[in-house]
Amino acid sequence: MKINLIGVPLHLGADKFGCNLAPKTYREANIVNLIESLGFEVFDCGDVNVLETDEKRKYEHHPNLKYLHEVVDANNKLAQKVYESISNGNFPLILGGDHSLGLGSIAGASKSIKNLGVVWIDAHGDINTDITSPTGNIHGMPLAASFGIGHEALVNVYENRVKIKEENVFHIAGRDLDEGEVELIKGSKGQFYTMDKVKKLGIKNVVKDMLNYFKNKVDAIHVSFDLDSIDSLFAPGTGTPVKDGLSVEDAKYILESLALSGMMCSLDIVELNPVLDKDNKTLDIAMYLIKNTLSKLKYGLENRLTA
Ligand code: NNH
Ligand code: MN
Ligand code: MN
Ligand code: MN
Repeated sequence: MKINLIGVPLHLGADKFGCNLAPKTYREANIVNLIESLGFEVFDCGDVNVLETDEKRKYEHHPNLKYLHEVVDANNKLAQKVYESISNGNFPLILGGDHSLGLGSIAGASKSIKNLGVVWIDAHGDINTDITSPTGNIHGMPLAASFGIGHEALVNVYENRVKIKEENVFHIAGRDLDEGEVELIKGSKGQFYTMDKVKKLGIKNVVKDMLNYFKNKVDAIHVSFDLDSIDSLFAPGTGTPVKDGLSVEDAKYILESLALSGMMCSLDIVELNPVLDKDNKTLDIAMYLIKNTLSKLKYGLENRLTA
């Protein structure tokens, strides 16, 4: 098994410049060497090509889906890369870029894995639609679209099918949810462990619930980690920072538990905005989490094979 790095220099889904520079920032910080130092073979697939556009064309394709065509195009390309990586027995590490890339990651992973689970770690719900979104930013919509809720152009990214079952979603660290998202969560078959719930239960119990929930339920798990899930005090370098979030150690524990479970098949690390970061704080956290998570992946594979 190789680690496949896939960069997604996309900011159009966030409509804020900066996170498109993140893949380059990770490479300059020697992410390839870092992963190799763990004993993995790394193949850098390079960056997904993002179409050029400009501010004036934001609403060219839909009044509340900014840069729809460009976001869908990038996700079609990403999906194919993720699909190829997993079907070749490798592990895709997708470096964003804004979180609209979850559309492509999940589309690709769910083509390889029939009954895919998704863990979405985020201050935000990312379950808006073109109707509920107060911003029109597609990075607030990918999770809903993946389980079939939202505009058909997003639901049908890459392939005309619903990518995951709603009940296969486990969301952690929500604390900045929009009205429509709160409504959707109320009747949802998915699991939503908001920050309030995390504080009440403690992170150990959250992880215990998560692993129990997925046991004998899914074939593998795609993990989508938004760096704004971490408290903005520690991780200021994201486009939409929110306070009162996870500690770095909480995040580390969630991710390493998933790696050790042997269930994790792919990982997104998204929303690093190097322009807004302070003293590389957020970059350093991302690198630390990637290093620790991947270092546990081998044990996870052994657990799976001996289970
Ligand atoms: N909920 C807001 C929206 O839909 C913010 C989304 N921003 C994110 N999501 N960073 O993770 O526009
Ligand atoms: Mn166009
Ligand atoms: Mn997000
Ligand atoms: Mn977020």
